[in-house]
Amino acid sequence: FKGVEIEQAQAEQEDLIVVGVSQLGSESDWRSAHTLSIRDALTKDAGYFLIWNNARQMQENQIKAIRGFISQRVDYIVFAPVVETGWETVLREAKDAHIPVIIIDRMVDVEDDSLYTTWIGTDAQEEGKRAGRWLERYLRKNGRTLEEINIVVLQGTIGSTAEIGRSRGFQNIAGYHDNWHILEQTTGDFTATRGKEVMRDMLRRHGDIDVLVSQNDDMTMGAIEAMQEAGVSYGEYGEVTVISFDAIYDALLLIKKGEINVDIECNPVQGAYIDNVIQRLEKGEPVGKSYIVDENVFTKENVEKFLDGRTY
Ligand code: GYE
Repeated sequence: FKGVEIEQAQAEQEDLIVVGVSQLGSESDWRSAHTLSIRDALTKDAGYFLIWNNARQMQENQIKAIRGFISQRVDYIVFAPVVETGWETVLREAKDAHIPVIIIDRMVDVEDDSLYTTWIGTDAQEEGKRAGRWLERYLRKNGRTLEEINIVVLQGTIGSTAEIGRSRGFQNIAGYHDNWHILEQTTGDFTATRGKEVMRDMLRRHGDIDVLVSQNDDMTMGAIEAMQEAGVSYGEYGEVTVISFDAIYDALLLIKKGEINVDIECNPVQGAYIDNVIQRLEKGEPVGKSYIVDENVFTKENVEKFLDGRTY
């Protein structure tokens, strides 16, 4: 840590704002885009000195990183929590040290919301509902409203906001349809490798899957490989309808090819919001308690016009 301390001392002299960032991991393409967006916004030119920590999807690493930021006396802590629970103690330590905490991407579940300053993220429950509503419309259009529909769900990291919200939102809509059967929900931890393994097992266990709901594109890519290897057809012309989340560039290409039926966007471009919040706090201006970024739904009908100029 010595090197960082010397640099940090220099940064303070140069009047840079010192920000400790605890990124939860590098599990997905979405995460890479999220990281890039933060790094692009909080540059030295913009007046920031970043201390970056990648927690590799482990809460204990995040807690350790945040404690480190507190003892280094950073000006702000920015962190994307891997799961929702278990943050009270460390957030209280930050509060006692008078260091503002900006939570990004996923949310924390704490009773006392004065433990953080602001949250910038996406509405995961709404994303889940959008998936369900799309399926309702799709089945109606294809005259399948009364058919028995077998669904499997590849879930993200259990206990993360993205998993909780997307699961609940989709289940909420599924609850209105007695003929929708969620055969299984299993986590693939938001990675392509696990997504592939879990899908391979689900295909072995269930012979008649109509719909795959995969809570991020990386797992979807893995699941697609598993379906190809098992000789199961999927997508627009296949047996298994594919619903995915995130809408990264490579997934949009698969929509165009008809391999993914629909992708519910989750917007990783949050860097400018963080910069904005910090700048307001620096001037002593009030900030909102939460900021929700805009999101879209992509299908073959509209994907073309978004492909150009897409940055992630
Ligand atoms: O959907 C997934 C990533 O928390 C919204 O985390 C984020 C999710 C995103 O690993 O790809």
